[in-house]
Amino acid sequence: MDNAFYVTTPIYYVNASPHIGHAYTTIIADVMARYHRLAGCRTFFSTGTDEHGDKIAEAAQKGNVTPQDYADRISVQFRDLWPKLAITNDIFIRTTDENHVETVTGILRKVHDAGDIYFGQYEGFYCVGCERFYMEKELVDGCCPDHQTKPEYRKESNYFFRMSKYQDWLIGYIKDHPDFIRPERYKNEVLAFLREPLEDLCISRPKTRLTWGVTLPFDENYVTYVWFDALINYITVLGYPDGENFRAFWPFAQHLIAKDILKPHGIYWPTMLKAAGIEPYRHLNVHGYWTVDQSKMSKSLGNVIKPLDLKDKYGLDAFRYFLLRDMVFGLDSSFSEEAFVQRVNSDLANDLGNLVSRTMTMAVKNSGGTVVCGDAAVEKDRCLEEAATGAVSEVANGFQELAFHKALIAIWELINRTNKYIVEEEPWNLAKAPENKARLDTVIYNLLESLRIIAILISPFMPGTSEKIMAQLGIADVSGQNLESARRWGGLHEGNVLKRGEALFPRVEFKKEEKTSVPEKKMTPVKPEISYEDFDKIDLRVAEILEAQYVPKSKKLVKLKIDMGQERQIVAGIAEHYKPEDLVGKKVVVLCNLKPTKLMGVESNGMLLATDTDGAGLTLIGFDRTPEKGAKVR
Ligand code: ME8
Repeated sequence: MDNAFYVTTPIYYVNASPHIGHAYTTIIADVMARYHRLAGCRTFFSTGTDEHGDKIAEAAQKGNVTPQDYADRISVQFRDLWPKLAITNDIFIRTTDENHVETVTGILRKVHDAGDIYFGQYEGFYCVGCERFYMEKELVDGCCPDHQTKPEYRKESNYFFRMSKYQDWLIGYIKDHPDFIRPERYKNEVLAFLREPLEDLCISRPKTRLTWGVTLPFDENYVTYVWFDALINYITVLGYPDGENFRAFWPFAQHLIAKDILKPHGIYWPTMLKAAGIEPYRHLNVHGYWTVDQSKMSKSLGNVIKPLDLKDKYGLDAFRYFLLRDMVFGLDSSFSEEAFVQRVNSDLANDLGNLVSRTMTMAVKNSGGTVVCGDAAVEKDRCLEEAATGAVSEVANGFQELAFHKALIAIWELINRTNKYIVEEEPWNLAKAPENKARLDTVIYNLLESLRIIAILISPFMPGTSEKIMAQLGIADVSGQNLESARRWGGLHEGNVLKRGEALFPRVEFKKEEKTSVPEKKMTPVKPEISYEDFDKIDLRVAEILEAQYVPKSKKLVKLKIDMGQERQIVAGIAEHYKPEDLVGKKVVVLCNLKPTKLMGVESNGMLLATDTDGAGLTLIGFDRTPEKGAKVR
């Protein structure tokens, strides 16, 4: 492990209040930062809010307040939330901070002086939601592929960053540094994007249209495009260019984001850094999306999960544990309160909670309340010791691979091994015969020592629970309880005063009617009646998917080769719901006499049938028996 570590979260837009998605990224960053501190690594962790641009200006206008007032009001919600989730960020940046505006101005000047910013004409379709221009071929049915809204047509003179100049360099850099963007699927997504010619990036907005932004240092009639401004936050917080923190931490920078903002981080940012003469960041770590009971979270569906609601209901550490245990980093996950409650009861109340409470009861009863070291270890004790050292290494591997769920599984294996040790050693029987006292002391010492190591390993994930276990073990000063000491069995001192505590995780009951967020089910209105003849015009057939691949530059579209007795190509908007490799071999229903069309420039001859029960979460229509390819569907 390096001796320095710098982790960042995205700076969140101030147009919406924090939800479970923001909490997830920030908690992972916190877990990573805490783990690196535990390993004795010098660590810097930054988060903050992104406050300029069209989106914020529009939201402020709707709320009838100034953009600054609006940004102040929402930014504070993020700032105040983080301590409540035990987030240990070193800095909270706002893009309206004076030092950030100075850094952005400095970078713009540098890149402009180097000749990489030029003035030009631009016309195109602009989506305010994405804060970017779209080419016509990128639109789906004339709408933004992400927001499904019609973009505005804009014709403007603007400043452009010569991003295209750095395309070959970026491809080479990504290929030479295979873990620059991870997990691999996101690296491949960026490389796929870079297979097409890269356009220059429009980095200004005329003040006639938008004044809420950083004024360009070389033309006061323009403000800076929000992404060019926001990405620079990652070096502002380190005091770029002269700050000691910049020298110490930038070479170790790791950005954490979700897949929604892969392109600005995977393409704009490295090319901006290159143009400004700054080394690229070390890693871009990209995670998937939380949905709720299989549906996309949205205000209109009323299913937005607020982190504090869950924290208040089930406790902070249970919330942090669940988020990291239930999502595989890089993949999407569907949040279900029922699954959350199950985890609290099985992993936390049963496995960990019971282990701590049984061990402490036996230990206090046996020794009158202090730690006693006991006899020399026997084979069975060494097995437990090996399980503990093994867990420390497995946790390290989990962090290395960003497989936080695997790190937790490794800790839970140690918890379960320790519970098994109790069953095997039967301390209650040893306690019955005075001649077994030394053995009993050894068994109890081993249990307590295992608890100490468990408490160290869970501390990045569940800091409060770790502290409670340490307090029960009589460890008042936890500063020495680090990864190094977790690797050395026997670190618990004789004579420590044990203190039994309350149950760590009381069992909870899941009540459907008290669910934190219940999406309103809205029935889509039934369409007007049609005649049998009308229906007969619809030709539905069974088809098998032979090949599937993402349509470049589209988040939603997958290109499919299907066999319905004859082969044909269809483009379907299911990329967010199915991975191409999972589609191959599926038997599906195809509307095959739909007029051919082009989606993002790719020809589509038909339509797949799927259900979208609650406004998101598509499920393909399938069969309970295997039908013939080409069979008519009636
Ligand atoms: O994009 N699941 O801000 P933003 C998981 N200001 N993570 C989620 C999520 C979900 N459903 N929803 C949001 C911006 N996130 C820009 C960033 S950085 C220089 C500028 C998390 O408020 C995730 O980290 O839209 C995602 O990338 C981020 O919030 C987007 O936050």
